[in-house]
Amino acid sequence: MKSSPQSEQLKAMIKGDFGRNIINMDTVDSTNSVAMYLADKGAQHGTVVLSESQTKGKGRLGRHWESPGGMNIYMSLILRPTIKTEDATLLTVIAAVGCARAIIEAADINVGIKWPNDLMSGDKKLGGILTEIKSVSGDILFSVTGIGINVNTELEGLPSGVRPIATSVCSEAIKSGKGEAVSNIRLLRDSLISGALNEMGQWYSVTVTEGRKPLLDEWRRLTSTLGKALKVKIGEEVVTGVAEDIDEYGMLLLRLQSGGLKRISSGDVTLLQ
Ligand code: BT5
Repeated sequence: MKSSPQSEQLKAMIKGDFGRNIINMDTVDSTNSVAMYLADKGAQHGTVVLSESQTKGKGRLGRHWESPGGMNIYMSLILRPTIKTEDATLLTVIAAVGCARAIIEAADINVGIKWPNDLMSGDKKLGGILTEIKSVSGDILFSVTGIGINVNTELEGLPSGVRPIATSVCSEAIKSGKGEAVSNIRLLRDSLISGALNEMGQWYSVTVTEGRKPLLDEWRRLTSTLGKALKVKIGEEVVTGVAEDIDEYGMLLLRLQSGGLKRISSGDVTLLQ
């Protein structure tokens, strides 16, 4: 584990509590693993672990997150939220909304949230979110929300299984004639990190003070999943239907061909059309 100096530019761009303390690393196994360890040792609400690369980046269900160096984002936010375990999905919703808004603001590209945790541009994956929690008797002691964003990933360098489904902020901006917006790559990375943390801080406070409706409405505005015909793999079970909505916990409500409504807490979604 090697640490890097904190960027003064980035520090100046952080407006709220999320990211006030950033632990900046050169390389780690997984920023989520480091953050879980630090949270267990008492790290404060809002602390962020940020790395230039990861050797064992984690996806959901033991999957791997490809994490090459070169100005991409691998960061994990430690929170001590006063919510119940059944509300933990809202932390992923906050991250998805915050990151999507930050990417649109910094690079002006097309971004859609694919339920439950993907940041997409068209049908390609730009980034992913992994929330882990430690809870005691139904209450969350702390949570770690990990965010991976391909900012400048050389897609040719990714394994052949991932290459066709992945994209990056820079390649999408260049493809849509917005190369100017991404020409200063360090500034772009700092804008994306600070933008995502500032947005997440704001959506977190709105959710705490006003309830979950504004957040869920913003998610509905930014998602590319609702109204689509989907196949959802839930463990060994596969169901198909039309994505009708998400409920107040962030669960997917899928209208089945039989007419019934299935509530899904997590799964792998494939668009059918
Ligand atoms: C995710 O999992 O999408 C969550 C990824 C979270 C990564 C961050 S990085 C910072 C923090 N520290 C960590 O250790 N993790 C978090 P999932 O929905 O399971 O998607 C994983 C799948 O995405 C893989 O099986 C590949 O198919 C694909 N994939 C892997 N690396 C990718 C990449 N760099 N870009 C696009 N797709 C990728």
